[in-house]
Amino acid sequence: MQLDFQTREITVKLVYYGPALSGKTTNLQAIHHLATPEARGRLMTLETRDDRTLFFDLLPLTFKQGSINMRLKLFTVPGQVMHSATRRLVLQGADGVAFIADSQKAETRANAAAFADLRQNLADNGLDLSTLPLVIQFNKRDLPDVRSDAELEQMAKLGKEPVYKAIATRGVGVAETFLGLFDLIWAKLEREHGFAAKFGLDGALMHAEIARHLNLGAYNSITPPPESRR
Ligand SMILES: Nc1nc2c(ncn2[C@@H]2O[C@H](COP(=O)(O)OP(=O)(O)OP(=O)(O)O)[C@@H](O)[C@H]2O)c(=O)[nH]1
Ligand SMILES: [Mg+2]
Repeated sequence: MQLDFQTREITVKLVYYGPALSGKTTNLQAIHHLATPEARGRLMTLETRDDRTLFFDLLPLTFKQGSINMRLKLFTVPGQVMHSATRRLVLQGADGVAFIADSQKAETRANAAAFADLRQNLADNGLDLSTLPLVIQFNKRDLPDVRSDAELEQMAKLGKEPVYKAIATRGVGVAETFLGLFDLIWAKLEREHGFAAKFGLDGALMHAEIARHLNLGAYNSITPPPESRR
């Protein structure tokens, strides 16, 4: 987190982590598509031809409350196993992580390996999974042979992290995941820095502001999903 008192700007870093092809880049594309023009910055993606992130993607979002600007920088890591050093670099200074898992049963081991890799890369950055705001998204719910809803519910019950279901290509569950992570980050910043008193900020108001700018619930039959606009 960065505080700039002169410009009255708070900058927070969110990292989308997970195995290769789980839909991290697609989550950012969907948020970019959902966000109002005032809130969204330019989406920067660095990809190879086959859709795979080589370095990272970055989407900056800005939300206002009174005279305070809240800047949220969303990064993705490249999921392919060989890019571990890049993932470690992107994780530096992260305020929170959205772990994007692939719901397909065949990807269960890849999810677990990516989670172990997250734990290691966090430790290498002096960050700790037990104190870092973390949400988990099970993406690709539209595909056959995915882990069941009951299984995910059980997992959510056993773990402390919020679990979201998503179809990122249709923008389903994407804003919810993002807002869930924002809430956890906000609660931690509030605990550690006393935001409310210091800046006269209200987390519930900021949450509502973000929800409004992401048109939460705006996807419907007349709104084209992001893949058709690529
Ligand atoms: N069916 C389906 N396909 C999806 C969904 N989300 C993403 N995809 C597809 O999965 C492929 C990989 O998505 P990306 O967002 O590029 O995956 P990534 O996690 O960024 O991959 P890396 O950059 O290699 O780590 C693309 O072809 C997406 O269109 C989903 O919810 N359902
Ligand atoms: Mg990617």
